[in-house]
Amino acid sequence: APARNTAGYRKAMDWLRSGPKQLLIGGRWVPALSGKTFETIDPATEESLGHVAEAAAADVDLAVAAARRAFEAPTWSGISPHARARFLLKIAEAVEQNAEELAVLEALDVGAPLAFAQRHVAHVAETFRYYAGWPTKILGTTNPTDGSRFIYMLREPMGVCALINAWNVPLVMAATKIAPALACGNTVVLKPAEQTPLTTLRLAELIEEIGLPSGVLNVVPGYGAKAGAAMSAHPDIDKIAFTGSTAVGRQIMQAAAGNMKKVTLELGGKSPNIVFPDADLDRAVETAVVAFCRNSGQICSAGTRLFVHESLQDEVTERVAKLAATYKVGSPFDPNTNMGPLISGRQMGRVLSYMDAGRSEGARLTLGGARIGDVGYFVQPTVFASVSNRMTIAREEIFGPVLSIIPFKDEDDAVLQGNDTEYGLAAAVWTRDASRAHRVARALKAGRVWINTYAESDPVMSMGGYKQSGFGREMGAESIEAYTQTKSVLMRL
Ligand code: TXE
Repeated sequence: APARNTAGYRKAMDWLRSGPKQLLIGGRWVPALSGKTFETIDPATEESLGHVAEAAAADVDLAVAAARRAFEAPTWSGISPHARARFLLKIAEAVEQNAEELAVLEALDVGAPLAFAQRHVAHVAETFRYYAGWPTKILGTTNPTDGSRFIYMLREPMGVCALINAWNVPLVMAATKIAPALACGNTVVLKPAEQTPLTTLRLAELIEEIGLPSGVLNVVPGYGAKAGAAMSAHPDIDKIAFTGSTAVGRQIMQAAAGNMKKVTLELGGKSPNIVFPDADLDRAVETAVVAFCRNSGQICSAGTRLFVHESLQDEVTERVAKLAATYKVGSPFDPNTNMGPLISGRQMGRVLSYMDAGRSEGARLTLGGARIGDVGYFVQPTVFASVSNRMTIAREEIFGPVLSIIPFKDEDDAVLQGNDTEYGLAAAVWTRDASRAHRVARALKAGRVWINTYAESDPVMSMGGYKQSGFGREMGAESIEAYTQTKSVLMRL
């Protein structure tokens, strides 16, 4: 494919071939204390992309100690907000200068189409630039009181932050957490998911090169049950930010209770995408397909429940299925590819079993429903119609390209069914009636609502969960609150 013929691709290959990747602890790249490594796999070819040092509890201890020292050191805690801003701007520049290589590594490790990975790298640079604006604008308050006292409030960093990420959009997640954490003056111990450690490690190298003080950013790739569990239970970590499954989010919350870590959790979703009869149907159909197929459906805010007015169900089902059928599933490096593979054999097994559940519970399969080929974890875009919101495929997060089309009677019914889920991450409403659009946006219980679009994102805009999609918000000004704590000071004059 022509996309393999670029300087970025060659740089990515050189980096991969330069040997096993190590842990970043206290400004040094080191092997795991156990000497163990794990393999990361290209999900499109099932071939090895290389070996990565596998952190366990003892390595996490070292990383936390390094992060604590860096947090207390004047080289970080004593520098001006302007200096912190400059670091973030330099990171944004470094990301842009190495954008091609980062996009290739992301496409290889995740299996995401290269163009998708390229857009994400641009978003990552924008995220660092956005948060570079914050250090100089994180304000305290002076509080009203009488003339005998002076009361003010300082906004201070949390301290050492553990960041644990999932595998579906690893580079975006790394930026979403690192940028505000550093903007607020924290130090970081970051664990990428075991399936996709590569771009996080390459980003960490770039961040080291710009001269961030040693120990401010530490990276400990490894498995959740070992490194991840050690981080969530660690007595010297002040805050934990996690993106992943609701089940693991629950475990992290319990482990974090030990030393009262501040916790933010970004978990699963089953987001409703609601189309009213007065919508711009062309755009609604086109976007509905993107909403469930983007990144092979492995997006926490994927639009997996398409609610369509009953008068439109047949027409919309036919159009969505027809368009999704044209999606080219294949190599991330083929410029015509719309959809790459799923992340792993395990994930593919999960997704195929949900396709079976849809069939056996009586939903009408109108497209897909099977694996493609026998090398690489490719599955077909899959559309079920006449789905009831009670069926397993409408209730559980599938994390694959599987759409449930569900009919509704009227606005109240759409909102009722849309909200009838244990999740609450995102939602969308399509209508030309502005009053209805805002009424429904207000009624939907989700951390993010789109009107006449889906999945658009901007660093100024927060995301996060209602209900079991988690709590706390990421991105926007709300991340600044998530990575700071306040101190009130009262002086008797
Ligand atoms: O996630 P896990 P998995 C959902 C999605 C997917 C399912 C399973 O439905 O099909 O979860 O994916 C680390 N202590 N989402 O099993 O296990 C792990 O190493 C501390 C939605 O891959 O939650 C990785 O870094 N950490 C989600 C991270 O948690 C632990 C994105 C996520 O892995 C740990 C991903 C433990 N005990 C999956 N166990 C979203 N919100 O977008 C694991 N980890």
